[in-house]
Amino acid sequence: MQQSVHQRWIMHVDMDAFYASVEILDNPKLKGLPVIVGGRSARGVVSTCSYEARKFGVHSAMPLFEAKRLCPQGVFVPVRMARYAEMSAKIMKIFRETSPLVEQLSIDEAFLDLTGMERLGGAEAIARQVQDRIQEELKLSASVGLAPNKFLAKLASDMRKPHGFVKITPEDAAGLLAPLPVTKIFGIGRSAEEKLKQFGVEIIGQLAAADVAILRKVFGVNAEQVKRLALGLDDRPVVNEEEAKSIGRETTFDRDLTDMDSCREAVLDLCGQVGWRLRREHLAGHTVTLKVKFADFRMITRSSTGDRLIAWDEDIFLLAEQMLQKINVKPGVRLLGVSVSSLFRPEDEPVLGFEDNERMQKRNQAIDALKSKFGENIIKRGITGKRK
Ligand code: TTP
Ligand code: MG
Repeated sequence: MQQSVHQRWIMHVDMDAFYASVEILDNPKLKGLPVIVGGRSARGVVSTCSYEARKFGVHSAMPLFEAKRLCPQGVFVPVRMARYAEMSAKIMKIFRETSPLVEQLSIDEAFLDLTGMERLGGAEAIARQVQDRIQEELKLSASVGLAPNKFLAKLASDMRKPHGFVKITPEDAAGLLAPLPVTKIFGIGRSAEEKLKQFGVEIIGQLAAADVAILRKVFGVNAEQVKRLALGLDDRPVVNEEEAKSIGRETTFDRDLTDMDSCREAVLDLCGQVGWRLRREHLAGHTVTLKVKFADFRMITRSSTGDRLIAWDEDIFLLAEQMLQKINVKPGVRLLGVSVSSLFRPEDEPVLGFEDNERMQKRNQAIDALKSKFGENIIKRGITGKRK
C-alpha cells in the first residue's frame, strides 16, 4: 500500500513571562503591575518580569539594582523554583495529552508534533485548543507558533508575544525569513554575526542567497545546514524526553573521610564529572542531589532545586556544598554521590548560560575542550580558600 507523504506540522509553545505570571496567579493583587522576579540565590539578577515591567526596559539577566533604577515602582518578588516546576508539570501534561511526540526544551517551552492529525480537526484547531486549555485550566498565558518545522515554529511563537498565535505555511516561510537579522537563526551568535557582516551579509535573505564557499569560512562543516535554515528548511524531528531522568557520579573512598575539607574536595571533583557529562549530552537540570553513605552504611540523600537551569560545574557545586555543610561528617563518610535531575535539553546554548555568566561559560568550555581531547582526568578543580 502506498503511504501519502504528510505535510509536517510542528507546534512550539512558550509561556508568557512565565515566573512572573505564576507569581501573579498566586497573588492576583499583582495583576497589571510591573512584577520583577529575581534575587535570593539568583546572584542578584532578574529572572524575568511581567510585560508591564518590560516597558521600563527591565529584562532577564539584568542586575537587580539596575532594574530598581529603571523601574523604582516595580514589585520585586523572589524566585520560587519549586512552584514554577509544579506549574510546568501541569503544562507538560496538557501537551502529552495532545500529542505522543513532545519535546520539552526548558521549564516553559516545548515542541509538539501535530503531523497527521487531520482527523482530529487538523493541526491549527489542535494548536488553538492547547493554548485555550492552558488559559482556561491553568489561568496562564502561552504564545504559540505552528509551522512545518522546529526552526520556523520557534520563530513563530516569538513573533506576537504575549498570547500570540502565529502560523507559518511552507509558502510563507522564505518571504517571512528574508528581512530578519541573521541572529534569529539559533547558533548564530555575536561572533558569527560580525564575520558575516564582513561579507555584507546581515539579513537571512542574504544568507539564503550567499555562496556556500563563503558560508564555509564562517560556519565550517555546518555551512550547508545554516543555508538550509536560512531557506526555512529544517528536518530535525521532535524527540520525546530523554530516557535518563538524572545524571550522577559517586565515589567510594578507600578510607572513610572524617573532615569537611576532604569531603568538599571530593564533592567538587564529582560536580566536575557530572557537569561534564551533562554538557556533553547537551542537557541541563534543575535539581542537585547529594548522597552520603556513612561508615556504618547508613545512607542519606539531600536535594536542592536551583532557581535556574544548572549545567555549569560551579552551579552544581554551589547547591551540593550548601547541602554538605549541614551534614555531620565526623562519624566517617564512606561514599559521596552527586547527581542532577529534572533534565532538559535546551535548544541552543544561550539558554544554558542565560548569558549572565559568560565568564563561567568560557571557563567550563575550556575545561570541556581539554577533557574531550585528553580524557576526563586531565584536569581537576581545586578549592580556593579552605573553609572551616
Ligand atoms: P523565557 O521563556 O525566556 O522568558 P519568559 O517566559 O519569562 O518571558 P517570554 O514571554 O519572553 O517568554 O524563560 C522562561 C523562564 O525562565 C522565565 O520566566 C524565567 C527563567 N529565566 C531565567 O531565570 N533567567 C533568564 O535569563 C531567562 C531568559 C529566563
Ligand atoms: Mg517564556
